[in-house]
Amino acid sequence: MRILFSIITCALLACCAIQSPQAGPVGFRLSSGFKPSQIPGLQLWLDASQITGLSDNDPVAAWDDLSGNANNATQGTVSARPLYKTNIKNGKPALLFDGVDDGFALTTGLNLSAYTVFVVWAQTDAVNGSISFIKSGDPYNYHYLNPAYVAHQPGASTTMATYATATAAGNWAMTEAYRSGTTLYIGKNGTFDGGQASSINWQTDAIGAPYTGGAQFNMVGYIAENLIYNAGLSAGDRQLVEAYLTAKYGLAFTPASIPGLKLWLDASQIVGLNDGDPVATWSDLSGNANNAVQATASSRPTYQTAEINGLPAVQFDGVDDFFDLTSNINATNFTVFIVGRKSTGAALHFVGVCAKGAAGALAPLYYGGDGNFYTQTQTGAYRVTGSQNATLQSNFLYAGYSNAGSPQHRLNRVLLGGSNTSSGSPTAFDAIGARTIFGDYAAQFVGEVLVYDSSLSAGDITLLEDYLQAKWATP
Ligand SMILES: [Ca+2]
Ligand SMILES: [Ca+2]
Repeated sequence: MRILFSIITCALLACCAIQSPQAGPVGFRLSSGFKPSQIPGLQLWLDASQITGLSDNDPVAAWDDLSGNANNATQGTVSARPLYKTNIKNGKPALLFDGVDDGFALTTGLNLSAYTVFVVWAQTDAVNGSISFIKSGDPYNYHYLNPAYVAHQPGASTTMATYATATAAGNWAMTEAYRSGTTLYIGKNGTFDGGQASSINWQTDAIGAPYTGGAQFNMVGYIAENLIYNAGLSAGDRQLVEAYLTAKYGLAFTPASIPGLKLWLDASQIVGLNDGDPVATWSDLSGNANNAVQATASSRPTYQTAEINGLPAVQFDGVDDFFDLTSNINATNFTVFIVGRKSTGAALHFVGVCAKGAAGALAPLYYGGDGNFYTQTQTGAYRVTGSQNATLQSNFLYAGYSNAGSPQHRLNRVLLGGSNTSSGSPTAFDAIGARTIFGDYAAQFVGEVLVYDSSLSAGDITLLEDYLQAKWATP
C-alpha cells in the first residue's frame, strides 16, 4: 500500500512538474524548457534571438541553423543582407527584409513530401506579396504569404492554392502549414483552415527573396523565427510548438489581427465612466475612428459595470437610446459579431448594427416581432430561422456574414437553420441599437461589436468566436 501510494505521489509530482504551466493565451500551455528540437524531424530552425555578435541595424551575413543540420542561411552580397533589429517583438530581435533584394540562400535546399512549417513574422507592406520561402531560380514554385492570403504555387499561376488566413500588415502572427497525406492545411495562431488537396512538396532553398528578377515578391517586413519539420506533426506536437512560439513572442490574438476590421466597440475598454453613467461616445478601437456617438443626452445608452462575465456592458433603455456611427459602413460584404443580451422582460427586439432610417437597408441582426430571426436586405427579403427569443435573453454571441448575398447567422457558435428566403445584402450601416424609422428601440445590453468588410472565412470566424467566447463566457 505504501509503495502504491509512493508511486501515485511520484506520478502526481512528475505530472505537475511536467505541466508546470506558464502564462499564455487561452488554449496554450507550455511545458517548462521546451525546445523545438525535442520533436523529431526538425530540418531547419532559424531564431533571430540566438544570433550573437551583432548590434542593432547590422546586416546579417549568416543566420545559423539550430536544428543540428548546419543548414545555415547565408547572404554573400552586403546590400542584400537583411538587417538585425533589436527589441522588435516582445523584447526579442527580428530580421528586417527590405523588399528590394534582401534574402538568404540555404546551404542545403529542402524538398519535403511531408512537412510542418512555422513562421513568426510581421509584414510592413500591406499591398505587395511577401515571401517566406521560395525555390530560387524558379518563378513558379514557391510558398507565398501576404496580407491577403497564404498560397502554394506549385508550377503555374493557374494552379495556385490559396487560403484565407490573412494577417493585417504590421501585425505579428504565427503562420503554420502542414501536409497530412495529400491534404495541405494552412493555419494561423493555432487555428487551421479546412485543408486542400496538394501533392506538392515543400521545396525551398531561399528565405525572403525569390528567383532572380522577381523582386515584386520579396519579403517586406520582419521574420523572427522559422521552423521546418520533415513530417506532418500530430496535433499535440503542433500545440507544443505553438505554445513555445506564442509565449516567446507574446502573440496575443486580437480582432485587429484579421484584416478588414471596420468597427470595434468593446465595453470593457471604456474608461472614465461609472456605473449608470450615460455614454456620449463609445470609441472605436479598429483604427478607423468610427466612434459610436449620441448627441442627445436622453438618448444615450448607459455604462453598466459587471454585466456580462463580470465585464461592463452598454445598456439601451428600449425607449429612445441608440448610437449613430461617425461614418456609415458601406458593406455589401460583411461579417458582424455581437456579444449582448436582451433585457429581462423586454419586448421582442434586439437591434445590432443597423441602418436606422432606411426601410430598404436593414440590420444584420434583428429579432422580429413575428417571432423570427432575420437579416432584412435592401430588397426586402429576409432569412427566417425560427424563434431565438429565449436564447437572446441570456448572454449570447452572434455572428452574421453576407455569404455572397445569402446571409448566414450563427448564434452561440451554431449555424442557424430554418428556411432561407433571403437574397441581396444590406447596403450601409449607420447606427447601433435602434431602427428609428420604425420606432424600434431595443431594451438590451451590448458588450462588444465587430464589423469586417468581407465575408470572413470559417477559420477566421472560429478565431474570433474563440476570442469572444473566452472573454465574455458566452455559450
Ligand atoms: Ca537590400
Ligand atoms: Ca433614454
